[in-house]
This record gives sequence, C-alpha cells and structure tokens, in this order.
Amino acid sequence: MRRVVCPGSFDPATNGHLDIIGRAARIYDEVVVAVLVNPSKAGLFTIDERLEMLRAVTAGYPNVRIEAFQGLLVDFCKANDIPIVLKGLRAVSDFDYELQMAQMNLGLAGVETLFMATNPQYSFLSSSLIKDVAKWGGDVRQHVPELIADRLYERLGKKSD
Ligand code: COD
Repeated sequence: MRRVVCPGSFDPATNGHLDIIGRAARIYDEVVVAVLVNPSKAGLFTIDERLEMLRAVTAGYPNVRIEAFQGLLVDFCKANDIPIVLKGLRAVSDFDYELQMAQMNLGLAGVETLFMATNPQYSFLSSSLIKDVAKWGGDVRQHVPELIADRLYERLGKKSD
C-alpha cells in the first residue's frame, strides 16, 4: 500500500491544506493527515476540535485518515509504517525551513519528504493569516470551508454573515 503523511498544525485547516490533501488522495492509496499536539503552544482550536473539523471537511475522501501525534514526526511515521512525508510548498519563503526539516527527517529515520507545488490560488493562505483576518471581522469564507469559517467567527466572537 502506498501511504503518505501530511503533517501540520491545522489551526485551522485552510483551502490550501485541503487542496494538497485532496490531490494526495488521488495519488496515494492512503493519506494520513497528522495533527501535531504541541503542549507548549496553545492554539485557537483544541486538538480534538481540529481533528473533528478535518474529519468533517475530508469526509468525501474514503482514503484520508485524520490522526493526532506528539513528539517527532519520524516516530509517528515509523509507528504507522509511512515512508513519505508530503508537504505543500507555497513560496521560496517556505523552502529554507522545509528543506531543513526534510533533511533532518531523512537523516533521523530515512523518511523521505516530497513537495507538492501549491495551487496558485491558495499560495498566500496560512492558518495564522486567516485567524488574523477573521479576528478583525474580515471575510475568510472564500479561503476556508464553510464549517471552519463558522467555527472561526464563533470562537472569535465575530458576527458570521
Ligand atoms: N497551500 C499548500 N500547502 C500549505 C498551505 C497552502 N496555502 N498552507 C500550509 N500548507 C502545507 C505546508 O506543507 C505545511 O508544511 C503544512 O501544510 C502544514 O501547515 P501548518 O501551518 O498547519 O503546520 P506547521 O507548519 O505548523 O507544521 C509543522 C510540522 C507539524 C509539520 C512540524 O513542526 C513537525 O513535523 N513537527 C513535529 C516535531 C518534529 O518532528 N520536529 C522535527 C522536525 S525536523
């Protein structure tokens, strides 16, 4: 079975994340979306909320599985028999850090990293930008699924129209 992991914080997932996940689901037999549990960084959404939202918005993909992980990504890969990490690359600004992580993960455990070029319509999207815009009442509905926009506005105490 060809299996791949798409790791991230997903706080919350954006259409950019979902584009990569959907395209991966067409290539691989199984896509594991792995949500990092980072005890030192409180997110806007709890891990359970992120898992629940991701499961809802990927429900149309029978070969996508949503999991949480703590610790090293390579340990999660080993425990789940996943040889490949798939990352979306938005711009050159992503590249330096992604390359470092890819090389570290290869050295640590022989886990390969493949990069998928972001669909240009999503290349400027990040979870932090979405949260910032939503916090000030800006419209994020074209950048995240409806369910996630509703949860964002609710969490931030903003009117949702
Ligand atoms: N278009 C396409 N892809 C996108 C977009 C977009 N608009 N936005 C994000 N992505 C992709 C990128 O590939 C990104 O890497 C991934 O989605 C996740 O994005 P985020 O912002 O949700 O998550 P990050 O960047 O905070 O996730 C970092 C990891 C959790 C992957 C990383 O910290 C990690 O692997 N941590 C585990 C601990 C570990 O192993 N550390 C050693 C690493 S060498």
